[in-house]
Amino acid sequence: MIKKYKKIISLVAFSSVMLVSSGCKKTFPPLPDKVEGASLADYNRGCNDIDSPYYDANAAGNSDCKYAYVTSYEITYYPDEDGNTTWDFGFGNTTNADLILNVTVLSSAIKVMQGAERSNQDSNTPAFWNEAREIRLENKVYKWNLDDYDSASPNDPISNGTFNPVEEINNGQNNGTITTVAGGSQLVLHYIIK
Ligand SMILES: [Ca+2]
Ligand SMILES: [Ca+2]
Repeated sequence: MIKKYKKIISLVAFSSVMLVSSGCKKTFPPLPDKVEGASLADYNRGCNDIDSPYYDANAAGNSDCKYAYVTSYEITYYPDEDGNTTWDFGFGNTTNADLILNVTVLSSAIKVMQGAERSNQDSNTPAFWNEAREIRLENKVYKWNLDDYDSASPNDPISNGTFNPVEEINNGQNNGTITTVAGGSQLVLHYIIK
């Protein structure tokens, strides 16, 4: 008789556990030792790192994160005049600007890139700076400054702008380029995701 009661009690207890567990939304997979052949990596799936365009607030871990890396910077065009005058006096044969491009992380003033001078750059011909280091883009505000290098006087500022690369990718600039236009100039970041 006692044995029979014991059996009933365990059956009731088991059913209650089943009811409770089926009523809860399962977010994480069961523990590794409960699933044959499961490894720790299986419990770190998804991407909960906000610097990744793959960010998912409900992800269990980071093993599926991929990131955007800059491969080159491009100034597609810039204003052909400094107000109503040419950028340079025309020593030799040029009045075009000598482009210097700087990109920093705004909050930390960390220098992302400092592009070498593109001398006598035509205002409507794209100028490129390749990025061999493949700089990883983060979910932060970046600032770019475009200047005309002048050897005998302080540089002439041309344009500057800000953007958040990860936000831009999430807002649709997800085909390998991030374009921003400011002060009459266009900056294009070329990137890869990996
Ligand atoms: Ca100048
Ligand atoms: Ca100059």
